[in-house]
Amino acid sequence: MAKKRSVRTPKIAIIMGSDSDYKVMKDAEEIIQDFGVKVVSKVVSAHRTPKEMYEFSEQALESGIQVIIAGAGGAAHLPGMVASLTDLPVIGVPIALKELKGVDSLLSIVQMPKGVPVATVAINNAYNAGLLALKILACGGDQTNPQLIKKLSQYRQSLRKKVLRKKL
Ligand code: RP5
Repeated sequence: MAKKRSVRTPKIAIIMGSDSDYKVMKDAEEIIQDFGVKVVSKVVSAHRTPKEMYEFSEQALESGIQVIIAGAGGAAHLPGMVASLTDLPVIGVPIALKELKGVDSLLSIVQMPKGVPVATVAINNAYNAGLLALKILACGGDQTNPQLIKKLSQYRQSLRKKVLRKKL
């Protein structure tokens, strides 16, 4: 039976690879809060806390989250890795670091393989990520669709099986 959730259960999660990303990612948090939607923000690193990234991704849907915004800089694997572990929509925010000015992060996030989409916004444009997350909530009628989620989960499993069947 579906768990009863309060209207104050966060529907959008903002995750980022480091606390140093927060200066950019807070723009997403602010616009979501301005629209009166509850959001939760936390640091989850694909490289430094991979176990926690797995745990977060695997329980996000069950906990009532409907959209994930993930920001990362440099070898920005967080949005793509999270997208590979959940049936929730993931919006990626490329964060600019001083060396390559965010082009590295942008390409890391946007160049996802077929079958594992990440909606990528412009470099440092966490504001747009927040707005897009709100639009996804609004158009989805702010409800989950268990049948569609099941089909998406089966699709994700089919990608895995296809790779495991390959022989060189
Ligand atoms: C990435 O490395 C983070 O997303 C951040 O943008 C970048 C630098 O992290 P810190 O060295 O500031 O922790 O994984």
